[in-house]
Amino acid sequence: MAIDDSSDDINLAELDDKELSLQMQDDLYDGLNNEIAEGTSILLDRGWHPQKVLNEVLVEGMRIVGVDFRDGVLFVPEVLLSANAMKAGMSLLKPLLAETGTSVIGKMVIGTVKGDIHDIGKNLVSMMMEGAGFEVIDIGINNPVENYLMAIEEHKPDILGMSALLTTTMPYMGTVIETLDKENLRSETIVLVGGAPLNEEFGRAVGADAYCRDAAVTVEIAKQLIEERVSQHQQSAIQ
Ligand code: B1M
Repeated sequence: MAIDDSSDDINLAELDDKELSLQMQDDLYDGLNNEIAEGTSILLDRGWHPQKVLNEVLVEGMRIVGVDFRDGVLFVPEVLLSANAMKAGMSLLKPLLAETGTSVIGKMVIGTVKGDIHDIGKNLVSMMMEGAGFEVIDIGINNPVENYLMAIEEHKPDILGMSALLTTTMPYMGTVIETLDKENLRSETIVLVGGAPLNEEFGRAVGADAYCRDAAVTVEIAKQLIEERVSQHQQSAIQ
């Protein structure tokens, strides 16, 4: 980890936007929660849209962490610190992104699949969906099929969202979808899947309604599929 002791001496508020963004990416890399929270607040006070802080500073910072994790420069404990710092920033952005005043347009249960504990992407999807007016029930990480079934029974969502970040855990999405089929729950639930190693072909192969590349795309697809469903129901009510 590139420990930058000098960040103790840096007054974040004195940096211009570009310097602050880069400094925050360094601080994310070094897992400095307080600095990420402070930097996020400064950018918001300067009038940055929360979405811009998220995409241009925090998500970009995690992308850099991911590259060094892949290349063996960073290891699990360090990446965990970065992930926690990311969450410190996200917790400030969450209420702002969710503040749309729109009425609930649909309900989604979302969780990371069994064997997988990555949750940053899933949390982002939850935040963006809430911001777009969806009610989101987040069932967390490492979910066996039983958890999805219980959540569907309890909450009766329009959408089931599944996240997987590992090539070894993504096939489990197929297991969940097959079980929904067997339990006769598949046709009444829109299934969306996402996560870095997935693609459209995989989404089709496991029988999902759609693969979602990122949180913004998830919102678009969810809205579109809900609209299609409503008009189908209206059509069948007329006939
Ligand atoms: Co992990 N990890 N990790 N890790 N980790 C990856 C995924 C990896 C690609 C790193 C690498 O080698 N470059 C690699 C997977 C390789 C592979 O399978 N091919 C990997 C590995 C190998 C591992 C371990 C096995 C390491 C080990 O122990 N030796 C281990 C596995 C643990 C487990 O799950 N059982 C492990 C552990 C960890 C940490 C715990 C240290 C930490 C997770 C902390 C946490 O999440 N709370 C971690 C992290 C942080 C990463 C990287 C660096 C970053 C992931 C992330 O948060 N990205 C990651 C490298 C990378 O992806 N670049 C890596 C930012 C996030 C915003 O993006 O999650 O892609 P993402 O989400 C996006 C979209 O994918 C999409 O929208 C999101 C927002 O736009 N999306 C959805 C995601 N889920 C969706 C669900 C939807 C819709 C869209 O539902 C509808």
